[in-house]
Amino acid sequence: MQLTVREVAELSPDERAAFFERDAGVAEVRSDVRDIVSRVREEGDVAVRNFCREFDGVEVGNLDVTDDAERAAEEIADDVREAIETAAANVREFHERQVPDDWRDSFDAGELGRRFRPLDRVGVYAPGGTAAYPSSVLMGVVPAKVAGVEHVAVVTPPGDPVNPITLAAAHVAGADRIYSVGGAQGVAALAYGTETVKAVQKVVGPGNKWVTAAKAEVRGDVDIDFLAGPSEVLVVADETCDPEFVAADLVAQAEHDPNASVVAVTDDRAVADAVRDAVERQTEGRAREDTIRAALENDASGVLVARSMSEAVLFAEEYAAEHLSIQADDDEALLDRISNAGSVFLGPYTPVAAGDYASGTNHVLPTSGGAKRYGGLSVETFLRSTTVQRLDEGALSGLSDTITTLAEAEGLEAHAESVRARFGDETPDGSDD
Ligand code: HSO
Ligand code: ZN
Repeated sequence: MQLTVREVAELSPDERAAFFERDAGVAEVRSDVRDIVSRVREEGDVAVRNFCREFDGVEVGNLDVTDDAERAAEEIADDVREAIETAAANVREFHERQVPDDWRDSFDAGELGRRFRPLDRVGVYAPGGTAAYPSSVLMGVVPAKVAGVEHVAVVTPPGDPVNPITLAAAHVAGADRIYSVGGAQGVAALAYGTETVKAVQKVVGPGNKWVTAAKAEVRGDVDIDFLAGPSEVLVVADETCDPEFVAADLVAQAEHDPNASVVAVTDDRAVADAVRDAVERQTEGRAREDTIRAALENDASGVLVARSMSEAVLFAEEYAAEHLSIQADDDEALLDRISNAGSVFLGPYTPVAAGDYASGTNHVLPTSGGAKRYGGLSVETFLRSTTVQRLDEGALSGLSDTITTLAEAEGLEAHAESVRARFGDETPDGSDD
């Protein structure tokens, strides 16, 4: 089946809902995942080994495979190792720009400031199987190390053996520990710790629906980044675009997952038809053709014709894509009208794959409309902030009426008294008359 071409204005309410109400699709595995998580929490390594046997068909020897990673980095093909190193360097450089400075300033109320400190221990989930993405290891580990996190652990499915490129990427990125356990059991091991796996404070990184459901399950006991669903791309294009490029970006994200959503929206009917035809041509014969076709048939995929670029932008804003590509004449003006997007790709020579792998931006991004509420992984994901203040006698005196009045309005007289005490006002009820 082909990508369908439809008019934005003619979409039925159900069709619109399919585009706008994408979800991570984890509800159906929540209760199974709850059992896995609680077994790992109670039984530790024994449960982890059992689940590796049951789900991955692997008898794991050492759960801790940190020492294998250095060897893997030496043994993989030179060009792959060099590509990992180049990508890691670019991701590091971009994320170093994000490190916030501690600051203190004088305000009317006194000297106030903010300082940032890294979390102590974080865990990065690295998918295995057909979706083993060493690039995602870089996207989780490098920002955490740039933030200054001391203990960055990676968990990844055991495989037979563990994917050497994933191990090499973890090594190059600077992971401190690597454990061969994946799925919900990997997330649980990170969240609660086992005899071998050290418990972390925050679990980040994308995974399949089991992993995502496990992150939902442990959230509260530990922090998580967010619940990530299948990949998405929305391309906003006008008559100046090259439909082959637009199609290439759609097909690329479609090959991730049968549930990926790929959409092009344009004000030009001829572009829409050309994109549809180019997608068909580019899909034919691809190694992952079945996955791509399933994604193209998704109700949340399609080519849409808008009556104007304004309507296209409104659609993009409502869609809140993980990846938004703008291949149009006045791309900056269109971007000015967009607030909801995980990562934006401007112009014909900025394929989404550049951000997926190598330009330096992070590819762990909000899906399912999450971009309306939060951004992707960054250095701040791994920091916590603390505010600091110092008032002098004059500053406190200037604020004292405000504090005592509000304290008394809340019935908290000891709060009011803690201010008056500084000025030698000693009456037990806090007033001097
Ligand atoms: N596009 C994916 C990330 C990725 N692409 C990994 C290639 N490898 C995030 O949605
Ligand atoms: Zn990708």
